[in-house]
Amino acid sequence: MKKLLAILFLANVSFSQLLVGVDDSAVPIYWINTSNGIATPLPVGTQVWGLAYDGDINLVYWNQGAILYRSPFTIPLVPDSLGEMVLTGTSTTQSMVALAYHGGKLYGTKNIANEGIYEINPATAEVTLVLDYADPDYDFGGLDFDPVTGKLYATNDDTTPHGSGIFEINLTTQAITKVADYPAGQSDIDGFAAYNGIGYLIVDEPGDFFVYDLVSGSQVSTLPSPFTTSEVFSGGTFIPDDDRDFAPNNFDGCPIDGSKVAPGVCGCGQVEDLTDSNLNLIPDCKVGEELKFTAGNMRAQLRKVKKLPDTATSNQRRKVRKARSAVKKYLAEIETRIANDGTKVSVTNSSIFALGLELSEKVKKGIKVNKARFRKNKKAAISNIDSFIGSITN
Ligand SMILES: [Ca+2]
Ligand SMILES: [Ca+2]
Ligand SMILES: [Ca+2]
Ligand SMILES: [Ca+2]
Repeated sequence: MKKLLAILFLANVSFSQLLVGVDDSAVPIYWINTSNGIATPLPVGTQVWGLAYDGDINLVYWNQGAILYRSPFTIPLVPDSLGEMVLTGTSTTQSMVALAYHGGKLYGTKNIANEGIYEINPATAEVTLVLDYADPDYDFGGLDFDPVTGKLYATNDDTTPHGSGIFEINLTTQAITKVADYPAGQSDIDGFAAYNGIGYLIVDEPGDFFVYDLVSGSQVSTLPSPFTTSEVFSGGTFIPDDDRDFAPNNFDGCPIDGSKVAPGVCGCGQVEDLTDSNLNLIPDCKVGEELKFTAGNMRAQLRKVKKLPDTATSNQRRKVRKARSAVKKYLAEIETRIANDGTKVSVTNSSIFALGLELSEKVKKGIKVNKARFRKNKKAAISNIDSFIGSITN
């Protein structure tokens, strides 16, 4: 169990996706698959000093100096300029070196006077100082909320008095607490992203990003950087997308089906193939619906199966024979469909395989007109067909 939990935890971490950028308008924003490091370029034609993601409405924010941009997280990104950030009530422009978003609010940090954490109003691009510190004490170049824990983190390049490293910032208590030192040899980390207790140090030059466990404060791995040039600023943020189809989990109608973003007719986890082999207007992919349809036909034919008196006409006998063979045909269809596609059917209170076996047994008994208990068996078979149909929920 312990092992299983560990695997689940790792899976949860690795399936989210990282968005990174640098302050070179020729370099695209990259969307990085954190499980294999593959980076997909998303060109925006602007510099990126800071990056943030509003997971409530699927909106990416980034800035080039004082200019704030946003785009829905779609392919491609479509930059929409929100204008220059200014200090609230003034026209003094404010360049942010990092952005972070959480709980309906956008934040940024400045690394020139007055250094501190600012809240940014995206509607007006006005900024307000919400946490101040002595300018020489910190140089925060990366900033991000962990959307899962709600904690705010920043990377600090200043070596004195607190030492460079990852810091947790509590905007309520205004406490700034060191979580981890930078990796050996690193002094300049200008971008940061956090998700579910894991932090990514986004370095603005070729090489590796560093991956940290934010609980223990230890480095757990590296991730190859897609950057091929050395720049001055970088930004990062996380976009949870477990199936890596560019539709973030909360905006993906099929969050664990990488080939679909909406259930469509066939449902998540099933190829959207509308082939209708038996031309009954139910596509083959709707296995449960087909089972209900065929079972309904089988019931209608079973009702026609009767024990005939010795005086019955040949026409009456022919009709009963026809009905019996139709019941057999429909039952065989049901058995084949369950054997081939039973895993795609949802039922209540049992498994479709168990229900199918019971149905076969009851129906085979119910068509034996020469048995002494024929009427009772037929009644039981019809009732079983009804409960079979009623148990199928898709
Ligand atoms: Ca300050
Ligand atoms: Ca997705
Ligand atoms: Ca999907
Ligand atoms: Ca069909």
